[in-house]
Amino acid sequence: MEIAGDDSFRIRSYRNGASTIEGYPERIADILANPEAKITDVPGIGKGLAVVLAEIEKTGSCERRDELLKKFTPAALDFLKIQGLGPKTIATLIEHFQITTIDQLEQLCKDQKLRELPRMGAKLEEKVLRGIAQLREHSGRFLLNFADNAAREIMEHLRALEGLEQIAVAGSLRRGKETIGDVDLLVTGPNAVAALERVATYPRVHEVLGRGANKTSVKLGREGLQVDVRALEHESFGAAMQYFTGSKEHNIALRQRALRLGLTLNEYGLFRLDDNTRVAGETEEGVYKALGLDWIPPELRENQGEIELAEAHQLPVLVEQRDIRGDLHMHTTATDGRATLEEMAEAARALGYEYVAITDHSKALSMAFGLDEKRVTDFAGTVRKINERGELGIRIFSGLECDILKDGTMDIEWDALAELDLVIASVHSHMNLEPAAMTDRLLRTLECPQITALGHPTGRLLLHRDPFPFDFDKVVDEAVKRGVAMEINGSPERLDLSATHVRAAKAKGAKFIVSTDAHHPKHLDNMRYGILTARRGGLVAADILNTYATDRFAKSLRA
Ligand code: DGT
Ligand code: CA
Ligand code: CA
Ligand code: ZN
Repeated sequence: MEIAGDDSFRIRSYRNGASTIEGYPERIADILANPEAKITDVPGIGKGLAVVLAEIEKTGSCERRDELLKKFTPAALDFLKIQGLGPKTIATLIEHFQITTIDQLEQLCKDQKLRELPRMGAKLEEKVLRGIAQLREHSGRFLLNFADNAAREIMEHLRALEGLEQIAVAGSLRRGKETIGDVDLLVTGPNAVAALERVATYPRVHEVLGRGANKTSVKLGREGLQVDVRALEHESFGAAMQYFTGSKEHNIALRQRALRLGLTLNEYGLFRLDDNTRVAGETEEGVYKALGLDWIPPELRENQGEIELAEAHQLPVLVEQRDIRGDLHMHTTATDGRATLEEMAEAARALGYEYVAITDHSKALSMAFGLDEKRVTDFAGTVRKINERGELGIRIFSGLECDILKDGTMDIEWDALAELDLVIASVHSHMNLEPAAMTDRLLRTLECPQITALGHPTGRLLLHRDPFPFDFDKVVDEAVKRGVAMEINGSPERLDLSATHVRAAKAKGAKFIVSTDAHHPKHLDNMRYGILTARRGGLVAADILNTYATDRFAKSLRA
């Protein structure tokens, strides 16, 4: 619809409707089938969409969609995935060149044909080529939560089998990498080989890619995530876990170390070079120990100094999820969240948290019905009353995810911000500034004394949008000087800061918050991914403000 130039109001209503349906607890088909229920009672579904939904339920499609598919090939949607190419430009290109594939578009750019069209030039051609290269890099990789959920479901499917001892995750998923190429599972036990059959019967398997003596590879669903399942001998489990967890770089360094010690390391075990005696292999700890190393947490296995630390018994005691005492970034129905403050608080209490901060959007996000000064002040008062009455069984901190305006100033007056317990300052617009301008913008933001943390500080969306460029070191130095924490946003689409940035910021003395940016109670579980990222960045509990007990945390806010 965007490419076809449909009415923007209509596009937005489809978008909102789709996102409501995605998160809605009931099935839309059930509501439509129920004569007692009205589909227009679902928030975000108006009369227009109600008609469309009924049509889709009845015919599997709708008129507008069929028309669009006649006009454009489904591949036209791929053009929208190219960073820096908007729907209007896409429409022009399709109309003028009749292109239907990304390869054709790439050729046009290489042949410098785009510049023949008005308002298009060499710069756009370069940008599109870069966008296509990025898209190819991203394709075939999956978000961490997508792979994680698939792995859990398959392991559940395998668990129904008798005679398995271990079913374990290895590979990049075990290392908690931000995106996953394929899922690696290892299975041991007297019946391990039967697991190689059983995995092919998992309902979401789309295609069996290969079946060997001790390995099956399958592809899941339309998305095509690959899962490798390997069956192993009990005595090799540790060595296989070590080998298939990787990373490749870590493994190479480890194997060289083994050779220096007169040993050889492979997926079956650690053996002496001279007479082939097995030295270790049943457990991972045993393998590392025999190499003169402490066991290394998977998240650190990237050959970035962890082997040296393990040798010197100086590995950090990485933060764990149970160290977290509260979630500090979440939205409610006051803006674009799907649950009320009470529901979010109850979900957080059920997770065992001592406190939560509610941080709805500020008014610059008008589409999300962001808070203005008056609503901010009222909200702070409401939270004070809730805490006095103590009725929710969990301490609430009044917060705000305050927009950073184009010039770096805050979207909300400082006086109003001062009423709140905590402020997360985030960029949601004007992300294409020159690096120097973006740096100045963030430095100016840090001048506001009410800010607790910079939210999703680099603005990246994994597999979708790169971080906006700015002088990261300079901004972190200033944040450290002013006592502003950096957020590790645990939303699996973001994981922002990245582990690399976390490491760099920690080296500069930064403090962090790890939070979920939840828009629904179930999103609070994304803390898991934030913690994996923190661990990959080498953080210990003391680096993270929301590991503090309530009083200490509250005091840190006032300071
Ligand atoms: P991914 O799947 O791209 O997200 O990343 P990984 O790390 O899961 O890579 P994958 O699935 O190709 O292989 C799993 C592990 O197996 C990898 O982390 C280390 C080990 N591995 C694979 N190929 C090699 C290799 O050529 N040499 C060594 N030393 N290890 C390897
Ligand atoms: Ca893998
Ligand atoms: Ca693999
Ligand atoms: Zn945000």
